[in-house]
Amino acid sequence: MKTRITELLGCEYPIIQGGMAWVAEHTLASAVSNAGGIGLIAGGSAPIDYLREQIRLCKEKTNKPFGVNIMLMSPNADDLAQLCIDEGVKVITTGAGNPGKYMVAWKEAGIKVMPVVPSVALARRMEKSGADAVIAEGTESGGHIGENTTMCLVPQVVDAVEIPVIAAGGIADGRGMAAAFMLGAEGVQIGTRFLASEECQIHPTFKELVINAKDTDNIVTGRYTGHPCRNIKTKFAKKLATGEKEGTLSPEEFEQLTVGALRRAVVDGDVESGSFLCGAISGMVNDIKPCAEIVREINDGAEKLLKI
Ligand code: TUI
Repeated sequence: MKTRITELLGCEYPIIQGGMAWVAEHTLASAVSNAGGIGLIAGGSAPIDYLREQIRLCKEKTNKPFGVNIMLMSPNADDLAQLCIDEGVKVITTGAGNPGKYMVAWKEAGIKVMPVVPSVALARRMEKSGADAVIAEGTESGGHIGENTTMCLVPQVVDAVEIPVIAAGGIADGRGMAAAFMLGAEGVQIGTRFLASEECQIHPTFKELVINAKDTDNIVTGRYTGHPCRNIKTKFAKKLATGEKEGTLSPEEFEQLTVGALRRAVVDGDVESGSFLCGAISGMVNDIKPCAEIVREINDGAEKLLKI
């Protein structure tokens, strides 16, 4: 499937792996890139040395293009932004903020920049500041989310900007990709489906939770802190949600409980105090497969439906 996104990024399929903090490391990213999509390494809140090493390891595992996600709430965002320039990263996606202050330097370095946007207003601003594409991410996504749904957000962003739009949130198979294309998207970003991939390095307990999740097994917590996050509905997530709803946890106490919670989920598989960030589509993800199979099935499924 050829679109302005495959042309822009020099990849075979317009399928971008989500830049999931703590999850998206070089093994996953290189597997997705080798499969013909675009793999991403997540900067998250990592130190600069970690990201440098991951970029170098990824280059050893693939000659195909791959990218880095800069999580803009990270205290290290400035350093990670510069590191991408220094290491010759070709593609950057951003999340959880406005990357405006980095755009000139990234564009001067020849980097393709694709900010994640939860609204039409930010999509317009990003186009004006030189973004090559935007990723319109609906509230179905895992992790830190906006309010609008993929179905509503994507066509509105498509109408508002000239640059290509990548749809994200709730897409995990060919049907979802075809639907996104019918809304005007020219690529998809997929996170949750890749959690249940062979190459994904998360704790086995995390993968089990994803493949066993039903449609109703995810929950959004932390709206009152200003950082709403979609998670798998574990006992811990339910405790946070109840504390938030009933006022028995102050926003400060909530933040305290969730410091380091993503690491505890991804690295330790700790269901007692870990936050298993995951999209609303997890109910449809029922098996663990190699990334190459996932990418091919999604793309071929979409092509068939779109009769390309
Ligand atoms: O960034 C994500 N998903 C994430 S980041 C993350 S790590 C984290 N840890 C603690 C607190 C918060 C995050 C886990 N999941 N997705 C992309 C995304 N970006 N979703 C929403 C946004 C967003 C929100 C506001 C992008 C821009 C924005 O703009 C604000 C502004 O300045 O205009």
